Order: sequence, then structure tokens, then C-alpha cells
Amino acid sequence: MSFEHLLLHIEQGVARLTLNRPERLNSFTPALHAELRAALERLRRDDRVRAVLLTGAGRGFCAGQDLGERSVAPDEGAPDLGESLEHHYNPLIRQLRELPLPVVCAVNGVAAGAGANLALACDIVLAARSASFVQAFCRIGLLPDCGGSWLLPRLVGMARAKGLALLGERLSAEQAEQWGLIWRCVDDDALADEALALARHLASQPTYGLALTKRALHASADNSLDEQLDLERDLQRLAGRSEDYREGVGAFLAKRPPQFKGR
Ligand code: T3D
Repeated sequence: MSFEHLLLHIEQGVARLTLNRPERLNSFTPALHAELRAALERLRRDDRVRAVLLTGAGRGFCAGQDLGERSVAPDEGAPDLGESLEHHYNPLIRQLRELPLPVVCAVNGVAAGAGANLALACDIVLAARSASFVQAFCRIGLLPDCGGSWLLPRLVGMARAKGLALLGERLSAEQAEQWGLIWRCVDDDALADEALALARHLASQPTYGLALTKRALHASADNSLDEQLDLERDLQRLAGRSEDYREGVGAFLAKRPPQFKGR
């Protein structure tokens, strides 16, 4: 499978996906959307892949929608942005959240608009110290999408979510880490290695158990404690039938490192 706007490299269980339109800060066009979704679907079906690492080429991570595609002449009708969300952005976010693999995002530079919320929809977000997050939507008359209006208050609380979304100011990676928006901020020259090491570690772990963990954590946002306890019971039943659980317990008792197969 070859791509025009995306690089895909699979090694040691990790699929590294690089958004590759650096001259436009890796902003989204329909072609990039189609490629990214096709790649994620392929990775979901590929047994060799046990973790995904998403990053951007060049000095930015992703500047959201390519606004070059949105300039309209005064005599033209307005673009239907609802259609764009329905057909491109929403399926992408759902696909990422439902992927039964851990997804690490290495934010190598500015992440703006849909690019910021794409990063936040990943499971573990590392960012270079020089990177920043911008809820740029308000600067052009839009509202946060890609789940941003749902994720932001949950990650940083309503006061900070409103500040970010209504002011559209750049949030530094360090501040993002302090606020709990991301997992960690690392030095620029360490980002690629740290993100890869993290993805490789995840790729050696019990993949099925991690997928169930993702499911439980995502569901918790809308569940009562009672509902969540029931869900944990059901998912733990599944986890307990996995080869990796058997291996984990066996390795613990034998005092040896586990060899998880991801099943
Ligand atoms: O439309 C729909 O389908 C609805 C869904 C919308 C989702 C969205 O994402 S809406 C939000 C869209 N994104 C933005 O509004 C961000 C626009 N970009 C910026 O505000 C700034 O570029 C950044 C804060 C991201 C970075 O600033 P800076 O100073 O580091 O870089 P720059 O000089 O502004 O940009 C570098 C180049 O990338 C520049 O091109 P040039 O002058 O070198 O030829 C700039 O025009 C281009 N670029 C940056 N962002 C975009 C872009 N080109 C097209 N679309 C972009 N989003």
C-alpha cells in the first residue's frame, strides 16, 4: 500500500504513521483523510502490528483543515462543513478511538484546530518542548471539532477548556503537560526516540488487555459507577480468557519476564 501524503513504516510491532504534507503543516485534505483512514484500517487487520505511532513531517504536527480548500468566491455558496465532519473528521476520530491497539502521538511541532484534537484523541500523547496546541477554530468563526468540545472539558476542566476554545491562544507543550492535557513533554531532540521506545514497549505488552482497557476508560465518561462495574466484570471475563493473561500469571509465578503474544 503506498501513499502520497502519508509515510507508513512497520517494524518490531510498531506502525509509524507520519503525516507528510510539511509545506502546509500537514493540514488535512480529502486525499490525506482517505489515506490515513485506509492506513488505520489496514493496521487494524495486520497481526504484526501491536502499537501505532502517529507523528508529523517537518516543523509542524498538523494544522487542521487545509484552509486553501475553503476559500470561496463571494458568488459561491458556503461549503457544507457538517458534511466534511460527517464524512472525514468524525469517522477518523471514531476509528482511532476504536482501534484495538495503543496509539502513541508524537507531537513534533504545532498542532492546531483539528490537528490539536486529533492528537488528543490518541491514547498517549508526547510532545516536543517546542510544540504547541492551538484551538484555532475560534479565530475563523468555528467551534472545536474532532471531539474537542467533548475532550477538552474532560481533560482540563471547563474553565481551561473555555479559555482554550474561546481565546485560541497557543498552549505550550510544557503547560499542556502541567494541565494534564498530554502525557509528557520531552526535549525536542529526544521526542522521536522516546516516542518510538514507548510504542515498542506497548507493542510488547498484552495487546488485547490494552484494547479492553481503552474500551473501559472510554466508556467511563458516560457510565455511572454501577454501569462501569458491570462493564469491568464483562471485559475482565474476556481478558481472563486471553493467552496473555495466562502467560502473565505463569511468568509472575515462575519469576521470569512474560512473553506476550498480543492474544
Ligand atoms: O473545514 C472543514 O472541513 C471543517 C473542519 C475544520 C477543522 C479545522 O481544523 S478548522 C481550523 C483550521 N486550522 C487553522 O485555522 C490553523 C491555521 N494555521 C495557523 O493558525 C498557523 O499556521 C499555525 C498556528 C498553525 C502555525 O503558525 P506559524 O506561524 O508557525 O506558521 P505559518 O507561517 O502560519 O504557516 C506555515 C505555512 O503553512 C504557511 O504557508 P506559507 O506562507 O509558508 O506558504 C501557512 O499558510 C501554511 N498553513 C498553516 N496552516 C494551514 C496552512 N495552509 C493551509 N491550511 C492550514 N490550516
